[in-house]
Amino acid sequence: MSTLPIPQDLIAAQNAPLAGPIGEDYAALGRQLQRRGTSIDDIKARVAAFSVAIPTWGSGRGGTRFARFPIAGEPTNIHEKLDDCALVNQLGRATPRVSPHFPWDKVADYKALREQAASLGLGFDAVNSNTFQDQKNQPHSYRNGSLTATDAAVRTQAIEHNIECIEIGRQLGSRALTVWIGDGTNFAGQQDFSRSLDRYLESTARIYAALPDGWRMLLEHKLYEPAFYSTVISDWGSSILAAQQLGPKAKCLVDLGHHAPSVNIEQIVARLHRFGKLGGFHFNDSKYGDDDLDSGSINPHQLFLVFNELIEAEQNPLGGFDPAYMIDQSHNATDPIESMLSSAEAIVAAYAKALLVDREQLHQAQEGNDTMMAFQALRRAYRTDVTPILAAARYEAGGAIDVLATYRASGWRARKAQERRATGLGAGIV
Ligand code: RM4
Ligand code: MN
Ligand code: MN
Repeated sequence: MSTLPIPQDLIAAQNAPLAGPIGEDYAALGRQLQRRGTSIDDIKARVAAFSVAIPTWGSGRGGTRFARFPIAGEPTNIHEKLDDCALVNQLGRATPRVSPHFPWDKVADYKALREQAASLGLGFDAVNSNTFQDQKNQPHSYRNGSLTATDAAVRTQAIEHNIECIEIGRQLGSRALTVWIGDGTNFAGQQDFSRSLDRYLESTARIYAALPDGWRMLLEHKLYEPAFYSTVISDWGSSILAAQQLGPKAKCLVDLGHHAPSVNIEQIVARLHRFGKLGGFHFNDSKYGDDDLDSGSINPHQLFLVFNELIEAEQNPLGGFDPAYMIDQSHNATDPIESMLSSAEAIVAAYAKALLVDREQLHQAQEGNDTMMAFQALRRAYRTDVTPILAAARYEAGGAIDVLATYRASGWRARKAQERRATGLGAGIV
């Protein structure tokens, strides 16, 4: 039986005064798109079918390395995190899967957890391992690295943790393991670049060997942090070489915040896809680095350009295109539920705009070296306000036309502040 977090009646009551106006906006936009030869209903159907996973750790307030400022009513465990994620999906209808992180989300009974999620209308996406922190009662420390540590016992512990994550994921119905390691160095000469990569390849091969059929292993690269001189899997080059060596189940995962500020990430998307190695995406936004800010809050145009490449990839699948889309954010200054609602909306909007690109015009202009018209094909799509398409898709799926207003009207956070215990370093990442 489904037990959605808030009454559907409340959503219906909030939608009632908005349904007429949004219908008018939808009709007007439909006429505009018709003139461009595009059916708005087709776009709406694609939008309705699109989804992005949300991270369990995104439901708590994050922090910086200086401080974390909790809010009352934050989730304190995976069960409460699922409730919050379910509410995000109930209102926004674009985030039906959650991505758990272990050991943060460990429980005794995963069958029960899967059932709880299902009753809330949620499934599980990629499972994430954590060998960037030491856990209580763990025999070996990751202070000198995990999968790439020089000490074989440390590597074995990290490998076993990843294999345990696969096992948990199997019970949860997940089909992918995301591996991001914090391994790297802070000083020139600290480690041998080649030998640490050799150890990475050896360790990941042992994890790879434990992948069940139909599973994928997503390798996530990151330029810096927590290591500041070098990281072992620093860029898409290291990532794709490792994925190619590991085998067909290994793919690369692009986190938008894991590159130097001026790197052309949309081009990386195209490159990875060209070699069949684009496995997943972590959406967020940033100004400086791995800021984990809300998707589309700083550079929505980049998000659009990324989706433009993703649509190109989808239309030219080269034998396969099935990336795992996920939000990976840390909400330090907002209510995490509001950030996830607003981020999911920004991501879906970028997707919808990319669908509006006149690909024939774009490709013709590209072939004819008509630079301005190629750019205009993108610009015309980008400046289209797709809000009515998103709102109509949500409304028809039982979601809220105005997700933030409906969330606030639900009084959810204040209620949870009464029910949930106060967090110290609770659910978010610091
Ligand atoms: C890392 C990376 C991983 C995420 C952790 C919490 O920077 O983005 O995907 O699991 O943060
Ligand atoms: Mn990430
Ligand atoms: Mn990150």
